[in-house]
Amino acid sequence: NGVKAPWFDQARFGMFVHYGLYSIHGKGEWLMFHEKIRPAEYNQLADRFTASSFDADALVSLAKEAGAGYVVFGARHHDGFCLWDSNTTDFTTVRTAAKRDLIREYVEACARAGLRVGIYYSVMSWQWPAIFSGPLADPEGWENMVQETHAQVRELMTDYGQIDYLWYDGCVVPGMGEASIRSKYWRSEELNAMVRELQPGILINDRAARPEDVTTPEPHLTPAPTGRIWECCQTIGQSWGWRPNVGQEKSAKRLIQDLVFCARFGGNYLLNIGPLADGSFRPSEVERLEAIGDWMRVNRQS
Ligand code: FUL
Repeated sequence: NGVKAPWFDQARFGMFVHYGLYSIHGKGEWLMFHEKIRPAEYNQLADRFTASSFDADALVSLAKEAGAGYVVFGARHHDGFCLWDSNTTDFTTVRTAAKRDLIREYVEACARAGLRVGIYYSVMSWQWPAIFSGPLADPEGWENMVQETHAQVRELMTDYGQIDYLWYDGCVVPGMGEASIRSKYWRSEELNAMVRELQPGILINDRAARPEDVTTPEPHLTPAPTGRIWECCQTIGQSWGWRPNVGQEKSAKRLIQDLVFCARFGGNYLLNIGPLADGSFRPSEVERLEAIGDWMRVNRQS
């Protein structure tokens, strides 16, 4: 465990960030899907997403002060909105209202703070009708979607210096649950071979339908089989993207217990925050991260 990337084993604690167009409505990151909003309508949110208070240094310092050794920041969630300067689409923070490459800002802030860089990337995107109809009904649409995913991962692995951790998610094929089949339709093996060529030291999680390096159980805290590097991810409130959650947030005590549980069984704990639409943080989340930081300063064993 951890032989491959000692930094991951030493960290024990990381901060996850879900931030995007869905942060505007405060109904969680599955908004587009749950409310069946078509891309033409949903994508208009990009005109309002200015990220005016987004400060990557503040984000990274929040993580560092809480005792996290790394951050995992979402470059694209299932809605397909890209928070970096992608050449594959205009649906990016650079070509819409924010006019900024948030991934570049994030990566540079991590370098300044000495934190490891993780990128969350959703393999699927609801922008493509093929993700609902499937590869058999729409082979051409499916192929275009897969090509976009491969091209975007290539950009992220090429244009931003060293990336320490690639956190895939959403490697879905409608009606086909088996990992070997999903991996085939997304060409995950080829995708990961490319990633490892571009980023030789990278850790890759298990959510592109192949085991790779890190097992990521969710939502329960479940230690992985011996020999596997593992990490549990959790939210503070009820969803990953911002939602008010009044009175439903886990207490700092509970979060620290969960962190200790993971560490006790040799795993990492990845705790999520969901910033508000302008990029600022919720006081209730900041308070909890500060409490974890206080605890870490006293109790962490180096
Ligand atoms: C899940 C996603 O569907 C959630 O929105 C969130 O990103 C979580 C970390 O992974 O699979």
